[in-house]
Amino acid sequence: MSRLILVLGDQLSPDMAALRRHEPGDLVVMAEVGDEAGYVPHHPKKIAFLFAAMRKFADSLRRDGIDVAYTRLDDPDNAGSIPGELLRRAEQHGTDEVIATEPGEWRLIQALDDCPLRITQLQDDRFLASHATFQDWAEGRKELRMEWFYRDMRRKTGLLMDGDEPAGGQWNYDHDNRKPAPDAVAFSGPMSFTPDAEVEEVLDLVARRFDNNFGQLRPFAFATDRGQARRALTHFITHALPRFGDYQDAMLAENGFLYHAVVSMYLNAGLLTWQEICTAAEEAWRDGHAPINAVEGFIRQIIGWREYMRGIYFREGPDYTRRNELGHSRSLPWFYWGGETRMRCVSLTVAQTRDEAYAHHIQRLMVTGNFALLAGIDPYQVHEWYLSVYADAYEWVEAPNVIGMSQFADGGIVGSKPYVSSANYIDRMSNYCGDCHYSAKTKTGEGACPFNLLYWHFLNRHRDRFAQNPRMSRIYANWDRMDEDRRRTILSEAETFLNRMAQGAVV
Ligand code: FAD
Ligand code: DLZ
Ligand code: SF4
Repeated sequence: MSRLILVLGDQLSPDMAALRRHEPGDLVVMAEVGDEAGYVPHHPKKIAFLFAAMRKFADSLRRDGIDVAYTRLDDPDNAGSIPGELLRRAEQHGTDEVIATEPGEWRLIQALDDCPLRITQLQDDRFLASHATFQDWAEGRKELRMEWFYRDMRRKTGLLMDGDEPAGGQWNYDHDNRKPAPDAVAFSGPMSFTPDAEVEEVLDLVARRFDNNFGQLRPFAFATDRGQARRALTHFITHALPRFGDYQDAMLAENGFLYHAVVSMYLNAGLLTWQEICTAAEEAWRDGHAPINAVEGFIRQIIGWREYMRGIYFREGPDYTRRNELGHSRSLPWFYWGGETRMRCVSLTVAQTRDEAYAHHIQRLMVTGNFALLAGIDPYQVHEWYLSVYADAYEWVEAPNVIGMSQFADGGIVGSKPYVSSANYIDRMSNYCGDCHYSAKTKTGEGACPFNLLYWHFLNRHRDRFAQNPRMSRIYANWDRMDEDRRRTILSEAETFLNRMAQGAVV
């Protein structure tokens, strides 16, 4: 009997596990639905990117002779949810059997489990580490250190390996990758694509339906099919990869992309594969086009961090996003949604996020993430924000980055210590502080940077948890050496700041 083959918006690869099972008579089901577009207020660029890429992917399947039932968001019969669409198409097609590839969010895995059709959820094998591979690796380990996992993935793939040894003699070149912000960037930014008629139609739909969501829809310049995504990748490898490593952690007010690849949205939606990205990067090194620190650093993000994060998400289970080990409960300030703030680093990162649906790793971790952690914001609200505003965000990758790496809400599974810093780090790695209302160098009193106040406030309120951490004991020793009056002033100014923020004052 013929079956339905489900393809979700982030499963746009011709060799998805479910599509490989396709047989003549089967019907591929794809649907733009209110539930997926609305479970968080996604950035309009993210919705437009996915809808346009879904429509083009459906066209390409049809060109290959595959039957596709595609539902547009404004189709009058649209059932509004993925299970609803499956039920509707099952009835039309006279079947109750569905082949799906496991979704990247527990929410949707459970919705498919609860759907009264016979649904098989196949493993998503677009990843290097299957659930079983990650479980085997994690089993019995006291600490799930990404670095050890990454080395196994290097050995498994042979990427940047010379026999059994790491190419160049070292596994990790991160010590070369921490240069502060350059004065100017010699890269024009990611490749941009002029919307064609099909993309324009989607942009009109999104403008009509998601007008109130945070984020700038136009100009829209993302790739929306595999060919374009390949060109964006080549553009990065040719023009930016050689300096990716050096300036990986740097931030510039005038340039939010620096030498970053800006391919995560394409990779996560299935327009690119990790294999082709990593092979292209390795070739650039072997051809002498890019240095080893850049290429190793880049490949580590993909076969290391990306795979590791996915492993953690699925290992930890559906309650992961609700973890709150530090008991943080403040509301996410309005300035994350575009309200005014005098903190230039936050204001610039949020403005870039609004305009591009993109911010690079250090902006996410050390600006918006760092502030939320220092200020004690409820991690679930922080998670929902990140899941909404970035074009590459799906829970399997976003939640371990936010709940784990950034907010320490998982109690230290992803990171052995919290990623917190005072203004010093942002001042060193960016040119944000120069024109800020606050002064990075001022620790208390008039103009003191809130990061400086909140840094000690955070450490002081979580002393019981962190003082014994060998990587943090020096920091506590510094705090203890401070004069008592000074400590009292810092804590009281931090409290005043938090109270003003909670009352909606412009801070
Ligand atoms: P580059 O800096 O050029 O890196 C190359 C690739 O490596 C990326 O495309 C991405 O696929 C991968 N990568 C790098 N770092 C990570 C990481 N920590 N975890 C997983 N993959 C990584 N990444 C997402 O794909 N989706 C998210 O929702 C997401 N949320 C994040 C939230 C926070 C708080 C933090 C700190 C990081 C988050 N990241 C997320 C990781 C990282 O910030 C983005 O992958 C990266 O900024 C994407 O931009 P790029 O393609 O220019 O990456
Ligand atoms: C993110 C998203 C959005 C905005 N819309 C759709 C949609 O209408 N149809 C669809 O199939 N997928 C969409 N997606 C992607 C899904 O939310 C994603 O597949 C799950 O969150 C699992 O990763
Ligand atoms: Fe951010 Fe403080 Fe620097 Fe201003 S001074 S940009 S608030 S770190």
